[in-house]
Amino acid sequence: MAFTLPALPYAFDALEPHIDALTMQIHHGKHHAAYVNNLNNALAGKPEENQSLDEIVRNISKLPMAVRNNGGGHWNHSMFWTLLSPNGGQASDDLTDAIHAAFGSVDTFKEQFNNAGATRFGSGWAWLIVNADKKLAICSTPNQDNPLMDIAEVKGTPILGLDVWEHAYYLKYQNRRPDYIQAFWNIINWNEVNRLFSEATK
Ligand code: MN3
Repeated sequence: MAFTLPALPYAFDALEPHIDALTMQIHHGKHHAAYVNNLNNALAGKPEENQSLDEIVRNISKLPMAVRNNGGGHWNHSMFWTLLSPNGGQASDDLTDAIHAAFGSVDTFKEQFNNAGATRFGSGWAWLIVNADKKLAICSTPNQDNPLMDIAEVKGTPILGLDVWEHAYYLKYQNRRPDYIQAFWNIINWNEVNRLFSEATK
């Protein structure tokens, strides 16, 4: 088996009250685990079995839909867990400057990001990316697609992402996706976002 489920870098209840422990248990232990299993099954016997997940995702147009959905699911969730933390610090000066340059203010940035998550119809993700011009941009993707994929409408390197599938919030927030999105701002691991930002802008 090529790919394995990464351990959560904190306890299931670490993000309470913003994300509840049961949601984290099911989201990580059932949903993410299923993406990993289904990805391994979809790749079995294929030459891509030995490629990195990044490589697979970047060339996703050449692969079957099961690899797109489950490879995207594995990539997206593996990143998502590291973007959350009960004590994730704050945005660096460099990142804050880039946010001002791209969006005018931190408030406008948040508003646009929230809007990308709230208006994604059905299931998907909202993203903050560094694009080819090394500038910040906000976008959203359907299902388990992401901005690294060669089929993405808006391409770039994700440095922040939010899962807006109902499985990410329904137990606690039911239909109130905007409340879940608001709560997300309390548990962002800015230390990791800062690191991804400096990697992507090198
Ligand atoms: Mn999910």
